[in-house]
Amino acid sequence: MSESRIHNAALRGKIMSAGEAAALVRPGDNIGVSGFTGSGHPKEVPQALARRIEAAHERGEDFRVGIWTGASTAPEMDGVLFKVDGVSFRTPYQSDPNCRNRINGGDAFYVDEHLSEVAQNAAWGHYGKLDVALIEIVAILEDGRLVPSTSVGNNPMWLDLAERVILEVNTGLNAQLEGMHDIYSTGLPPHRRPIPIVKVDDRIGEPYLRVDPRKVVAVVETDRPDRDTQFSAPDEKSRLIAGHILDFLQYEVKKGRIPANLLPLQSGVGNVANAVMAGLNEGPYENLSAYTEVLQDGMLDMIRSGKLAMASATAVSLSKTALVDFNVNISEYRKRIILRPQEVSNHPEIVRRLGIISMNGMLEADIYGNVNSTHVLGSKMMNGLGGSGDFARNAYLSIFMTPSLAKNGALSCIVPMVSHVDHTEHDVQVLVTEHGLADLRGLAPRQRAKRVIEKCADPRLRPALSDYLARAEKTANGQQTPHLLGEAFDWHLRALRGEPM
Ligand code: 0RQ
Repeated sequence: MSESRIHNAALRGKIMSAGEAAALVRPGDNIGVSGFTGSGHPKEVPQALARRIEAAHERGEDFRVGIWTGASTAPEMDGVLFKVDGVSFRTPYQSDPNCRNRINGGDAFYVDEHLSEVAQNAAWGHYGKLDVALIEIVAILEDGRLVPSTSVGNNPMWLDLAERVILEVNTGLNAQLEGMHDIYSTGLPPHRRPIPIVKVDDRIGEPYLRVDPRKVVAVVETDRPDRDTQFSAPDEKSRLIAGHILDFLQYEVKKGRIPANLLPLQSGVGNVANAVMAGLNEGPYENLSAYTEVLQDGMLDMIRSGKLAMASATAVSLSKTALVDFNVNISEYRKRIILRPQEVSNHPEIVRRLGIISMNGMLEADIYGNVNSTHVLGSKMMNGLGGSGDFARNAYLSIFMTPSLAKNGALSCIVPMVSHVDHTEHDVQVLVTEHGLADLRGLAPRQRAKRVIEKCADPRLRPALSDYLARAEKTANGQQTPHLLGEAFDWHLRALRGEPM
């Protein structure tokens, strides 16, 4: 299998087992790892490294590493390393249960950053020095250029910054991914280059990653698949949320505020996001486009049906069934999908220029429209900010959505004051729950509060929220954003005590 995918003679000489490659990692190293939402992560070396770390811990030795990724990975990456308590520092977005438990258990520090900013923060040294880049690719060309895998993420920066490079060549992934990528570097201030993307389908770079071959210390082969990102059929609430968004977009088209083929779409991950895509796929649209970070099953369906003409992302994260179709029809998909570094896929410059419609999930919103995407009851990390902030602040339309209640009705997702703020009221234009959609554009805080309560809150909780607002307005005597600070978190406190809303 090595003959067919590793065409560079010097790098062929560096082929070794995952165990041998893992032995080149030192305790305390920072490792820049490929991977974005379960795709394009290394499959072999992290497992070998986890075994090595576990053995070191059994001998009473201290062995932990720092892990910098693109976004979330999979059980055979974050999962195994966090399980053996092998990680002292992690950035950015994660969603693995072992990783989450270590972060919330105080075993690992987690820096939750805007995905577009991670590469430049690393270049400026904010996370320390990058010792190792561990990158999955699908092939090495004769001249040493690398064919990227199913995600690009921060790989160009990791390859650039790292002192040593370990490559995992995955022969299980389709070699015809070659040509789907568009790698472009902005450079750093004060000489940063503009990103000349003016249409979703603009290609501005080259389809390959580059690495200084002298830095490559190991090449490991694998044929393991990406994570199977499963989707259940949209539930009733997801369908209702999607319905409100679709009606709203249709109304905006009728008003002439957006074109008939909408504006480029960004969609977060998860079932609600897929329900919206399913709705758009059945709607009266043609020639849609997406400028997003992750391309999931819903968007693939839309490309297949011809509704989605072009999609730009940094990763393709698919279910097993969708992956079969993707592989069979990859030469067609390559005409409709461009994978870019996350610095570019999530760049504020492009999000603002293209005028994106951004749709993301949230944990809770407050009556004024501040949004918490990350912290359960103010303290416990769920996944992370991901790219939601990159898009929400700069989008033409920023939409946040959630069911109105969580945990079987024990928690309201519309509260007087959010327990953590990821997106301020200034970045949130539309809130949606299964009960309705609150268009907050052009409204002042007290007007926003009335609309959020009336459109989005669970009907049984509306009187309590309205009462809070009325008493706050009276006490604050007409201030800009009335609050009763003594009771703003009462809803969270009741939930913490296990009391009903
Ligand atoms: O927890 O499974 O333990 O019960 O949060 O909630 O309703 O299944 O929603 O899967 O769409 O995720 C914000 C987490 C929503 C996601 C979040 C609990 C709830 C459940 C999940 P359980 P749902 P979703 C693109 C953009 C930030 C990153 C982002 C997210 C779990 O959308 O991570 O947008 N967003 N990136 O029970 C306490 C509340 C809660 C709550 C829900 N108010 N309080 N717990 N839950 N509401 C992707 C990338 O950037 C890579």
